[in-house]
Amino acid sequence: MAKITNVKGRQVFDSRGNPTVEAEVFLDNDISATAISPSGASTGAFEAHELRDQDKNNFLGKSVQKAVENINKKIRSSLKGLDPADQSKIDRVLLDLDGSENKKNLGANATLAVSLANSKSSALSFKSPLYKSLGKSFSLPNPLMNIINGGAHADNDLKIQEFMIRPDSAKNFTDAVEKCFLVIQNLKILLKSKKMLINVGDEGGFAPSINTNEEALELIVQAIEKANLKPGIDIVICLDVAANELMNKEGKYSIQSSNYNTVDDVIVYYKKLISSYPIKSIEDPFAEEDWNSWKKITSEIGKKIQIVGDDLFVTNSKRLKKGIDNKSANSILIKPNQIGTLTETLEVVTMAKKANFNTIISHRSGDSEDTFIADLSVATESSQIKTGSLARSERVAKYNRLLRIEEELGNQAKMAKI
Ligand code: 2PG
Ligand code: MG
Repeated sequence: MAKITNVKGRQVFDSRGNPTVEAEVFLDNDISATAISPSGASTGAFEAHELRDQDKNNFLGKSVQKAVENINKKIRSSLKGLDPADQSKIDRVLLDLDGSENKKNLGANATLAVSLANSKSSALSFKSPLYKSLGKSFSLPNPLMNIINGGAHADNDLKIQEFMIRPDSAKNFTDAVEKCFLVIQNLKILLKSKKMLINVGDEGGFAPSINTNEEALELIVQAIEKANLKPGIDIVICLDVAANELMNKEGKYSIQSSNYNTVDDVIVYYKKLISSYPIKSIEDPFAEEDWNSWKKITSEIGKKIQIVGDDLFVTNSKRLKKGIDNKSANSILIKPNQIGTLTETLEVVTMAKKANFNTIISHRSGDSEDTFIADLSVATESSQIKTGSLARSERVAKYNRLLRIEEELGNQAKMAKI
């Protein structure tokens, strides 16, 4: 049995250039491993607490020195001597040490980095690839590539935050990436031909100055066709509306334009979109506390398409249970930093699968070179992974890791069912 000899925290930087937490776990067998916490922009109110120093004179309030200090003092002394293979014990110690409902004392950015670094160090100890130490059976997830960025992730006027493609006819992960590549490159040519900018947003998708959802959807359909692929068969479109950002105090939404509409009008609008375009998934169609509207949309179109809870569930088993009981959605986005430990993340995945929800493992808009979620998606046999476009190294790193895993699994490799 290996033992933890030291845990170290340090401030590093995420893909937006903001400070974030890295943890390193050292074992008595000379093995050590690091993990980096990601950070969201469109965060849900019920997410575990991301601890920032809030000192305007230090990185404009964004430094994470308190979280780092929590690792270097409290967490280090509590974990020393423990067996890294006992992940649930490690995470229990972190939970008890924090003692709050939402990890506001230690910071979920501190607990998650430690939890993931511990799991990596344990896998290394057993000379096991990470995914093999996280699960028993494996499949490659279908990629959801965010190819047009809007909302809080880009400086254009698009209301919907993410326009993603999913290559449903892909034979394997390598083929899936190739199909996405073709659409993305054709989209680039199309944007250039229309004299639109081809600069990219936070998640690597293009962020052209367009201002209607329909314009973005048209461009994607044209790009699919230009790539000689069939919209709706080879490639489907998935949206993340991130509707928290689009609701006013009266509970009305501005999904389409600057006007605010009632929930019934919004549902009519979504129905129109899915009948006009090959859309197979809508994430966060309504805000995080608008449970009735979620129930309504799931009962009306949940048989046809994925209704995905991100800010609604925040990878939290209590909120997911409520959503399962109320039939609020049929799929869940899984973001480990929304809850703050690996054990709790895996518990939520298990609960979702029992309820026949699709699980979609996800990055954050502020992410890093850490590829933990790639292994997590394989080990949990999640149907999909959402980790940005085929651009920006922090996004591509996850796809590259999945390509390596597919190669390693050889003829055992299979795609997850959607
Ligand atoms: C989302 C995510 C990731 P953020 O809303 O699903 O794409 O964005 O990390 O900004 O919350
Ligand atoms: Mg989302």
